[in-house]
Amino acid sequence: MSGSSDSSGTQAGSRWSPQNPDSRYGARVGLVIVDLQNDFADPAGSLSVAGGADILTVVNAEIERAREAGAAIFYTQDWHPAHTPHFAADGGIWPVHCVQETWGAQLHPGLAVRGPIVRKGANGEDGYSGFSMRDPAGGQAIATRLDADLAGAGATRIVVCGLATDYCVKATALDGVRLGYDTAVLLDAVRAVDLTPGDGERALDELAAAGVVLIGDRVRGR
Ligand code: VGL
Ligand code: ZN
Repeated sequence: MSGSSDSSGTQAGSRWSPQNPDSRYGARVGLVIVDLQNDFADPAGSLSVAGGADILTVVNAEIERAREAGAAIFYTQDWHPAHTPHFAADGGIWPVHCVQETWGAQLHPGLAVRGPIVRKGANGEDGYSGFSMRDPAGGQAIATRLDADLAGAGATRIVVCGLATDYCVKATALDGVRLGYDTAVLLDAVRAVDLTPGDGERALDELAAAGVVLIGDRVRGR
């Protein structure tokens, strides 16, 4: 009964062991790198996340590991117009960030880009998840390409990392679970905004409660 393997010929039977780096990736796995953009990752960014650039080395190593194992690799990119209800100036809560075609919206130059980029918010939509956005007028959810693209790549499992733990990483991982993916988050490769101290910790609690596998040690600020 045991010993079955999937078409990738590697780790994946019915059980997935994402804690183990050697069995984390395979043909049925998608690595999703969330919003590793200058405005979040660079200390000079308008919504700079403490330690944001520190995760680049780990993220790039994961990208390489995923690539070697035949996993699909996707990047999300916050891609706001100059005015959106997401920004404080227009009724939201955030400073202006990741405005289309600006430096702040670019993926960090230290990030290895080895797969497609899924943009979100381009038409003024609000929200945080890489999978879905909220229509700026009606508030209804609108899907991004991510779910269809992951499914098209054969992924049934996702590993999520990037910025920020308490917003876009959290929302993306929770949507991943809702959409039926086995979902894991790499704690060494995320950082929190922590608008209120402890937000990152609470986000991880929420993720664990939803069934997300937390990979690595829980350290404050992640
Ligand atoms: C994010 C706040 C506003 C994120 C995006 O990527 O976590 N946070 N927009
Ligand atoms: Zn945003």
